[in-house]
Amino acid sequence: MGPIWPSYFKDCYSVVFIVDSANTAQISSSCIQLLSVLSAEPLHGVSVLILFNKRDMPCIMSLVEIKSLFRMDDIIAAATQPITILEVSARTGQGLQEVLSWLESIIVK
Ligand SMILES: Nc1nc2c(ncn2[C@@H]2O[C@H](COP(=O)(O)OP(=O)(O)O)[C@@H](O)[C@H]2O)c(=O)[nH]1
Ligand SMILES: [Mg+2]
Repeated sequence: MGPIWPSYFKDCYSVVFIVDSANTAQISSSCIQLLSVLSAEPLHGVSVLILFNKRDMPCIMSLVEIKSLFRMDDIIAAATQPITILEVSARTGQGLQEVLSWLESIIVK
């Protein structure tokens, strides 16, 4: 669905970007998608939450390894947006509380 995302950008006041961290074959394309989202003019300055999902699955890379593949430190340094990163599992509920806290924090702003 990536090619049609830009149609929605002008109505966004925040972005939740979910990465399937069990799908290592798609990590690099996911990174490119993230860079195109972060560089889109209508999304400058909006709060961004990046979720590394499926952390319950076996044989996945550590968050440190994935962040290093994404060059996350460079992305955060160059971004115009405040970026929060969380590890989650939609299956076990890992990280859900932190996601809700993030939502609450951006609604209050
Ligand atoms: N183990 C596990 N499975 C998940 C998780 N999130 C989604 N899935 C499962 O992954 C499968 C594909 O869904 P997903 O990759 O999330 O969505 P899609 O790629 O957009 O279709 C479905 O069977 C989901 O139930 C998760 O955190 N852990
Ligand atoms: Mg998937």
